[in-house]
Amino acid sequence: TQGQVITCKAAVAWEPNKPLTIEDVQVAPPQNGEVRIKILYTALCHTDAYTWSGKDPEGLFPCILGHEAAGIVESVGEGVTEVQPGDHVIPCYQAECGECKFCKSGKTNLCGKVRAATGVGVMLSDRKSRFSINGKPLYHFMGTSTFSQYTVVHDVSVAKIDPKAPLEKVCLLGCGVPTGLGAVWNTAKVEPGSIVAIFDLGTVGLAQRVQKLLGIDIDSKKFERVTEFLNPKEHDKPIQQVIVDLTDGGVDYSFECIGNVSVMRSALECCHKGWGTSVIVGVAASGEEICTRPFQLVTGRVWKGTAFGGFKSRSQVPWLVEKYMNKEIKVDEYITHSLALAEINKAFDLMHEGGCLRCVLAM
Ligand code: NAD
Ligand code: AHE
Ligand code: ZN
Ligand code: ZN
Repeated sequence: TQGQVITCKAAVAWEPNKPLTIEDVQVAPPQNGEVRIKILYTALCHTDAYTWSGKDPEGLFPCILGHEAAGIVESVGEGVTEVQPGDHVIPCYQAECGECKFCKSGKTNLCGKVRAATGVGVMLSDRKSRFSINGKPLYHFMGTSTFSQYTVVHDVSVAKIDPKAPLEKVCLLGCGVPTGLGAVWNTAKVEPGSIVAIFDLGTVGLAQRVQKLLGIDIDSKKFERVTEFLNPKEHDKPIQQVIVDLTDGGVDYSFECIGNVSVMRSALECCHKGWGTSVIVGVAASGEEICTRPFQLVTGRVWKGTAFGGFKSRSQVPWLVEKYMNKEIKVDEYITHSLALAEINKAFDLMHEGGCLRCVLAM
């Protein structure tokens, strides 16, 4: 198939909120610096639902969503040296080129090499899409577009992993689990013994395994997974006040993993005066803004954010896969449902119904 167009099945988002349809899609061969991957498993992350909803300012339609997946390299374009056909890989929406200002800064996991192109749904070399239906182009999404049996990504966006790793499980290491773990390990650097509040017990929230954890969610089905929890719906007082009262002045760290700006405010304001740090993980809708009294920061609270948990994708995803293989991190626990690609709309319904963490689709 090298150098040939592949026709395969993909779930196409034609316009916001309109059910995805499974289509025969043409996937062009990888160009210079690109890799074509046969996707075997993809999970759904809340960010896919967010962009599909039309609330993402970078959302473009029609497109192929999906960014938490695993597969096998089918072919590579010119100049690709790091992977070859047959390699097991995880596509990475956060690239790592190793050479740009960001990569060399030692201060961030963000990479600037392909971000401008991936933000507008095209490939860097010719600013075109590799996906089409009968000649009509479809936009890429997050540089990954994994809701397709074949996808084309930039070589700086591919992590080569241990071929022994079960792809139906480690696909989760493409987004949700590393984001939760990294928010704790890399962004907040939570010390043992800290009191931590996690706003929501979805996958990203639950992945933040810490000792003293207070879970806050409105889906009571999720409470069985943690020892201490609060449901804001069961309190008259603002939830930050309930937490401050419960914890002798507030928590050491808090994490917002919902994308709700009023919850982000609660998460900051439930932090302890003088040192409490709140990390924003959730992705908020276009036009939303955060606010609080500046006095909250003047008196020592810190507001931060994280993308992919601060992990450098190509160098650290393989390491996370090894940690999973050595049973040092959990992944299986977050998979509550498994379906086929054709059932993708049902998978989105499950995400919104409660009780669901990750649904993995077999391609
Ligand atoms: P999820 O659907 O698995 O979980 C969301 C949870 O939020 C659910 O348990 C739901 O019951 C709960 N919830 C909703 N509204 C609430 C409220 N007002 N108060 C308390 N709980 C509430 O989602 P996910 O896939 O874990 O993603 C979580 C968020 O993180 C999303 O906004 C997603 O876009 C974002 N995200 C960010 C990054 C990043 O790199 N920054 C990575 C992955 C996901
Ligand atoms: N397109 C949105 C922003 C979306 C966003 O913040 N994405 C996160 C990853 S979410 C994964 O589930 C991220 O890593 N952002 C950094 C980046 O480079 O996009 C908007 O608001 O424009
Ligand atoms: Zn995600
Ligand atoms: Zn870079």
